[in-house]
Amino acid sequence: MSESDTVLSALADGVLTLTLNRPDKLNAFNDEMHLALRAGFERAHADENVRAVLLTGAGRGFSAGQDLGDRDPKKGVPDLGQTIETFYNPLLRLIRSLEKPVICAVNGVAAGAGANIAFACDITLAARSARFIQAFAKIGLVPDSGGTWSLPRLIGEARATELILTGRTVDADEAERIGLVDRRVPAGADRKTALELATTIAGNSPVGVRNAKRALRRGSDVDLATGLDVEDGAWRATAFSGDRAEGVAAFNEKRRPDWPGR
Ligand code: T3D
Repeated sequence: MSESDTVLSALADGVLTLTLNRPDKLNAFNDEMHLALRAGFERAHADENVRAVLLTGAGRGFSAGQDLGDRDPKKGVPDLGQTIETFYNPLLRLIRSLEKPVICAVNGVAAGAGANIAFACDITLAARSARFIQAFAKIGLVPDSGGTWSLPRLIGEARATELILTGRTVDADEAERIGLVDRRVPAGADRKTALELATTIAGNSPVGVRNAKRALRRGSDVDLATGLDVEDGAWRATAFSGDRAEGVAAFNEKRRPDWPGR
């Protein structure tokens, strides 16, 4: 399988869909898939035609995390600290720093790094068949891909601790109930629902979306006074933009806006 085959990429209506594509391995990450996914997110950063990203998996899984076949101690294990810095952390930084929204449709099992990559996305939908597993303690590891950062923020420290230390499976209903995902969607509708969501956002003002995401990211970890400053900065950067002028004009002229995107 070539590098590009391990992640399918398609751009339509401003939405770049990236599909993890190693279904026989439940889309476990090998080096090729890492590089292909990184290339997909680098394109999302650089290509102004991309206004939102949809991340999902082919087959019955979203991703089972690291390909453990490549970590067989009998075959010789690479420097694992190095693989985190070479692959997982750069990917997480790319996802979190993207100024366009990333919607994740978790179509099946999401284990280890596979789960934590899903939690790094802006909006995460879970199909009825989704399962989330902090698999690390079961194989003698601690979470990576930002799990110790994202889980307490999503579900609180006590629940995060329980999931990480037990490695138990969380199904889609529980994931929705405790706030691990934004919502559960009916069987077979995860990709369709995620695409509708992504297309809706991609049709909104790129400047508004970008600055709202920036304010949310920077504002969520600071006190109110700082948060208001952050929001004010985002507001000013948007209020004097061409998008704002076009948005108001389009409303008054009863037509769809044609966003300049600046
Ligand atoms: O090493 C580093 O660089 C450090 C970074 C680590 C990051 C991490 O992600 S660590 C966590 C790694 N992932 C896991 O520990 C999960 C391992 N997989 C499982 O526990 C189970 O497969 C699942 C709970 C995910 C799914 O169970 P189930 O019963 O639905 O499916 P299955 O039968 O176990 O798996 C189906 C196939 O996928 C099977 O192959 P086969 O027998 O049909 O040829 C299985 O071996 C393969 N598969 C599943 N997970 C992985 C995998 N192959 C390689 N790597 C995997 N992670």
